[in-house]
Order: sequence, then structure tokens, then C-alpha cells
Amino acid sequence: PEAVDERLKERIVDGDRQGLEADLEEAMKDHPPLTIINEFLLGGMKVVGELFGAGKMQLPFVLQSAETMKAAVAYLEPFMEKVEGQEKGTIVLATVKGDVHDIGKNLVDIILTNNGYRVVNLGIKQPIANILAAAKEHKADAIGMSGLLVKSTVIMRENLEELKREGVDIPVLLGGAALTRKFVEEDCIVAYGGSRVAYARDAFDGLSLMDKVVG
Ligand code: B1M
Repeated sequence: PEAVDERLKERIVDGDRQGLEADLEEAMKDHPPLTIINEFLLGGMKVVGELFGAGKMQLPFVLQSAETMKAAVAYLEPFMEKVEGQEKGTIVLATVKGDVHDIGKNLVDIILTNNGYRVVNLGIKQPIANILAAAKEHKADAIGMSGLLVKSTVIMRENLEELKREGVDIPVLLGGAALTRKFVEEDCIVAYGGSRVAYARDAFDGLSLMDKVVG
């Protein structure tokens, strides 16, 4: 296609990294990096999810798309605006046990880091014991759990029960495509406690919740 936004979207769908940087450079002439990510690149990932869900795309190709997405985000990251100044607080961030999806979690990391938070990003498939240990070690102001599988939402609720058993009182942010606000506000709050668990729809929602919790 002629237009660079369509080209970038297609690159994600096709997992095509050949010439990706030139397209990103071109897009940056007219758009800030975050618009490129949220509108063009994530638009492509949405299509990938639909094709995969409909059985029209096989897993290895989904992986290629994910790798292309990651390469694009890594390229854009240095060009993003950063808030300078004092650190606002620390969050321990992880994708929960059994779940490998990390593109969303890593975007949350970038947005929080660029906005003055220290993010301890533990990576994927993290059991609650690791999350808890890191939260203690780093004296975290919040814990963030991400997960995209329906199974992961159950793990999140179990994790909250475990935190409660351990007497932990740190605010927890939950995010990921399989979660709903209703599940978080009904099931998860019961598991952990009213004001200390919140649902983040996207990375910016995560940021404003952090600002509320820590600020
Ligand atoms: Co998988 N996968 N996948 N996958 N994958 C989904 C999630 C799925 C919905 C696809 C589908 O069927 N349509 C489906 C889940 C179905 C379900 O549970 N009901 C699915 C499946 C089934 C699987 C496997 C089981 C497939 C298999 O092996 N047969 C397998 C799971 C392996 C495992 O985890 N154990 C699998 C594997 C993979 C890949 C490895 C190929 C790859 C991931 C690569 C990677 O992440 N490194 C992959 C991908 C890419 C997807 C889709 C297509 C795209 C996910 C993505 O990156 N989206 C996905 C389809 C979909 O989500 N609809 C799908 C972009 C990303 C920015 O969005 O992560 O939602 P998201 O993050 C958002 C918000 O949710 C929020 O902010 C972000 C930015 O706005 N957010 C937070 C997320 N975490 C947050 C935390 C916060 C705050 C906000 O605070 C703590």
C-alpha cells in the first residue's frame, strides 16, 4: 500500500521485518512513536489475533508477527518522550505462571518507565513466589500482573489469594486481553481487598492507576 500506516499494519500481519525501519522512520515524520504503536502496529496485532482465533493463521506465523511487533517497539522506544526527575515509585511487573504473552506487559513497562517509575520486569511465566520475593526485595509500591489466556485470569485470582494469605498489602494492577473489569472488580477484589486491586485496560490506564496509588 501507498500509505505508511497501512504498510506498517501489513508488516505486523505478515511478520515482515525486511525494510521495517525505513517505514518506521517515514511514519515518525508525521506521527509520534506512541501513535505508531497504538494505532498502526497494534491494529495489525488485532488482525493477527482475529485470523489466529478463526483458524486462518498458524502459530509460527503469529510468532513472526509478535517478533516484528517487538522489533518495531524496540526501534521506536528511544524516540519516546521521557519525563525527567525524581522516581515516583517502584512496580514489580510480570506475566503470570503458564503464560508467555509479553508484548502488552513490555509496553506497560515502557510507558511506566518513561513516566518516572522504576519497573522491575520479571518476564514471563512467573510464579507468585517470584513476584512476591521481588516485591519484598525491591520494596515495591505496587505489583503488576499481566496475562492473556483465560487460564491466566484464574491464576491471577489465586495469586491474590496467596498474597492475602502472606499478609501482603501492596496495591495490585491487573491487565491483559482475557480480563474484564467485572471479573477484577467482583472476583479479584473478593480475593484480595477492595481498594488494593485495580483493572488496567491498557498501558495508559496502568499509568494513571499507578499515579493514583503512589502519587
Ligand atoms: Co497467543 N493467544 N497463544 N500467542 N496470542 C491469544 C491471547 C489468543 C486470544 C488468540 C486467539 O485465540 N484469538 C488465545 C487465548 C485464548 C484464550 O485463552 N481463551 C491465544 C492462545 C490460545 C495461545 C496459545 C495457547 C496457542 C497454542 O500454543 N496453541 C499459546 C499460549 C502459550 C502460553 O502462554 N502458554 C500462544 C502463543 C502465542 C505466541 C507465542 C505465538 C504469541 C506471543 C508472543 C509474545 O507475547 N512474546 C501470541 C500472540 C502474539 C497472541 C495474540 C495474537 C496477540 C497478543 C498481543 O501481543 N497483543 C493474542 C490475540 C489477542 O490478544 N486477542 C493471542 C498486543 C498486546 C499489546 O496486547 O497483551 O492485550 P495485550 O496488552 C494490552 C492490554 O491488555 C494491556 O495493555 C496492553 C496495551 O494496551 N495490558 C496491561 C496487558 N497487560 C497489562 C498489565 C497491566 C496493565 C495493562 O498492569 C499490570
